[in-house]
Amino acid sequence: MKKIVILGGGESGYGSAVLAKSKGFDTFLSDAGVIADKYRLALESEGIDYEQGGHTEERILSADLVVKSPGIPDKAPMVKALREKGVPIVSEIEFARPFSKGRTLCITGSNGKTTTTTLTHRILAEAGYDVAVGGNIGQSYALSVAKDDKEWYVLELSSFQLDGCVDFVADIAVLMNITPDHLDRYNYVFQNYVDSKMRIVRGHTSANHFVYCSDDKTILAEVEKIGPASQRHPFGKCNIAGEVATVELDGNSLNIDLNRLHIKGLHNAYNAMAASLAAMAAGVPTEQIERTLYAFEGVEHRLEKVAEIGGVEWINDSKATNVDSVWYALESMTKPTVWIAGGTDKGNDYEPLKEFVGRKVKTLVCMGVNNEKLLEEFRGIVPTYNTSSLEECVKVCAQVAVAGDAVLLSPACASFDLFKNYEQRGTLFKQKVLALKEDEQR
Ligand code: UMA
Ligand code: ADP
Repeated sequence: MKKIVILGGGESGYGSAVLAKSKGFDTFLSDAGVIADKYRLALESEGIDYEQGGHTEERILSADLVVKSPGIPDKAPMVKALREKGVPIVSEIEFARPFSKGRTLCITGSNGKTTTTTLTHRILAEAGYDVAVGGNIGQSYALSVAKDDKEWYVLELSSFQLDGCVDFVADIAVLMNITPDHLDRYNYVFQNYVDSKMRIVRGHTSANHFVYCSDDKTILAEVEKIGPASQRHPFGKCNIAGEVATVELDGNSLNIDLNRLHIKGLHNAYNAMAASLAAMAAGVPTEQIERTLYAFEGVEHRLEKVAEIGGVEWINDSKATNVDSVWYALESMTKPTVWIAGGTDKGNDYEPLKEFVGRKVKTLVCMGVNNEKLLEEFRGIVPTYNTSSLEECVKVCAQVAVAGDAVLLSPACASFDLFKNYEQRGTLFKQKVLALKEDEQR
């Protein structure tokens, strides 16, 4: 019997192990750390052999195939040893594909993946498709395939997941943008990260569709270079006239009234165009796409309206953990903005934000353990405040904002200095803001 070893016992590893076992493989899961109770108990109830607290090299090196969780870097000693021995290593996505009857609509990019994936999935689901969402979001693809295989999958794919794809072909591929991110995993060479993202069109023939943003110079250069054989569906500013974005595919045309979208800003116009083109490629009628587009309220922690208090609008964009996403957040602001930024700096270059900050931001309130870099960059451009807790930060914002302003949490940084993750940062921010609102109503 073929021996499969799964490295990592999180969402990806657990799903892969369930699938491997259900397909009759000799399955063993190994985790270098502690497996969360939720996955450990589930492995036990499925009768899957596992270890935690370390990788037993001898047993792992005897595998015929290793499925590696996306969070495990190539420089991990176990991965190096496997490569030296020549044991094939694949991602969960690559492993699961042959066991599914479903077609795949795959979305990648540095920003906008979750919003576009969620919207596209909703369009297909509301059009009556037998569809699941997965990949870098929610339940793993492998678990869906094992438990309840669907006709269609809308998959958000990270560069880490694409790295481990060998024969996987995305039936419909969507590429939102490519800007520097995760460079620590790519030897700090941007082109390595670009090559990873471009794997989204690997193996494409004229039967496949490729939806991509033609305003992104990096993507355009790659498309020219590799010339994917797919049916190409570019979208960009050239599709937008006034407040209407028009997309066309195979003779069908859809006019998107940007004023009717709940999700605002140029980046969300891109997301709506990408989701629409992808859904059209999947055969969804344009009237159905329109219905879902105009009802879609966006995803939590992405330019999410929290409350209006005394004429001040409070917005949670905690997921903006890099400079590019903040650029789009500021681009979409139409009111004088009190901007909250800060956290764990990922080697940010703030230069691209300075023009917007000068024009749209009335005050910068830094929130973090060490705000020196941000303060230095923006001190000469706008008034700044230095705060080191959420409580202090919200208090300062409430003092400086006046009716007609917006307060925007769009940090440009990771959250790990003060919070567990971006979700916790956004959730606590919303709680503080809603408490302010209650105070106002008392
Ligand atoms: N581990 C080892 N050996 C090591 C290092 C880690 O065994 O050398 C173990 C850890 O102890 C841990 C497990 O590996 O128990 C974690 O694996 P993982 O980090 O791959 O996490 P999963 O829970 O399996 O989740 C992964 C994705 N995580 C990452 O890519 C970091 C999830 O994306 C994805 O939803 C899930 O697979 C399902 O396929 C999350 C993410 O943060 C949302 N993605 C990054 C992002 O969006 O920026 C790319
Ligand atoms: P991802 O899953 O790629 O991180 P999200 O949809 O979660 O993308 O959005 C992450 C951040 O980027 C949010 O702050 C959001 O407002 C911003 N954003 C969303 N779509 C885009 C886009 N197309 N281009 C740039 N930034 C975007």
